[in-house]
Amino acid sequence: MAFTLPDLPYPHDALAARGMSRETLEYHHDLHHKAYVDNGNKLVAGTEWEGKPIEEIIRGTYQPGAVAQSGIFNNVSQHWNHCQFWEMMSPKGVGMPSELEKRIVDSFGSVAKFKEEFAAAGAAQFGSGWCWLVVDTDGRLKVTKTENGVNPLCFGQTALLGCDVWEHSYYIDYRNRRPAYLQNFLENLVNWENVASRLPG
Ligand code: MN3
Repeated sequence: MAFTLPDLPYPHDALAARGMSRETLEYHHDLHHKAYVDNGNKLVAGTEWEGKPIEEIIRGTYQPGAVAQSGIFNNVSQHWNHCQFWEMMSPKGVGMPSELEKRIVDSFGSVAKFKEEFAAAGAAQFGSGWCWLVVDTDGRLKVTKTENGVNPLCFGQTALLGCDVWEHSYYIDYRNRRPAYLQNFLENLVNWENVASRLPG
């Protein structure tokens, strides 16, 4: 089945009061995400990957250590990344469920420490990419950063939270202040219930 652009789970202006403008979501969702969907469909058509589950395509086309990933990987993984990203934010302040808080405190010492580590990873990603909170293969929670479209699926990890640090995600609202964008994301935009729902049972 072809990839399709999902609607945002909230109106385009729903996050404006929380630090992500309508204009950012119009560019980021309607144009950037749509381009990954359209290019992914074009590139996958007629290949062995056509009709395969998206996670299988991402894991199957990721080339560890490669200087540049293939067009299929880049577009399909960015489609997956953005689908998660929209769901990981909310127009309402959503508190952190206690089960998630306990796991974070167990792994990082405190919620504040975790946020510090996450924001630092996002700020330190050189060029385009993402920072993540993942469940690692040993079951521990961990903060990571990845370049371009690479995501935790490539490493057998479960993505709990991801933040897009490509310039298109913050330049309209924050210009070059990526750390301010990351801080706002953590304090005002994250849907912690969605993050908790991703913990493996
Ligand atoms: Mn993006």
